[in-house]
Amino acid sequence: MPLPPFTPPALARLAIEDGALLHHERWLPPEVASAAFTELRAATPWRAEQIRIAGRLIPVPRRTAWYGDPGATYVYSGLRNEPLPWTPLLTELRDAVIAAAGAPFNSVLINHYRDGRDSMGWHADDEPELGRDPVIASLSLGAPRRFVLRHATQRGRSMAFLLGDGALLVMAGATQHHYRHAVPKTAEAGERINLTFRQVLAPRR
Ligand SMILES: O=C(O)CCC(=O)C(=O)O
Ligand SMILES: [Mn+2]
Repeated sequence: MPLPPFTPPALARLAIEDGALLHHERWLPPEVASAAFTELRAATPWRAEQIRIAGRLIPVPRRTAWYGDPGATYVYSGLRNEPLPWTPLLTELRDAVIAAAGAPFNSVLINHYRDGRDSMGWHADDEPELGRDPVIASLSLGAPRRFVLRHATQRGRSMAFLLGDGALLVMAGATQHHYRHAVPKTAEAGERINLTFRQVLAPRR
């Protein structure tokens, strides 16, 4: 089903040390966010991944899917992700996010957090195939979750966002060099889907 028509608002630029953030709390209108959530939840071929940590296979605490241009292969935590082809819905969201962020994206990682036990540990999106200063655009749908950014050496530069339905947060510049980010576990949380649009530069073989 096509999304209702929408004209997204401009993002606010947040001045942070050692990086750059662009943000809008309600970038997608509620009816668009809700239509996208419903379709993605039902139609995405979700994967329950396992990652190897210190020789042990650990289930990833969320469900995932990877879409992109042919060849936009992405490897993280030892998992190799061949992209699924763009759907009409993801193409529409991608093009709107490209216009808002002013940067190209050839792939998207989709995460489904079923409840507060699903989470994402501390990491930076600094895989070599994303290049030197990657622009990562994160679109949130569904229940709000706390998203935290921690400066690698200066604790005072840490910050948190409550990313709710339709929020867009773009991390750019040197952000991935100097900050780590996470979606911590929490006692009470509803279902959430997050899409991180990325530009894979040099596909790994
Ligand atoms: O769910 C989020 O808000 C963050 C997801 C994330 O950091 C990632 O996919 O790399
Ligand atoms: Mn990330």
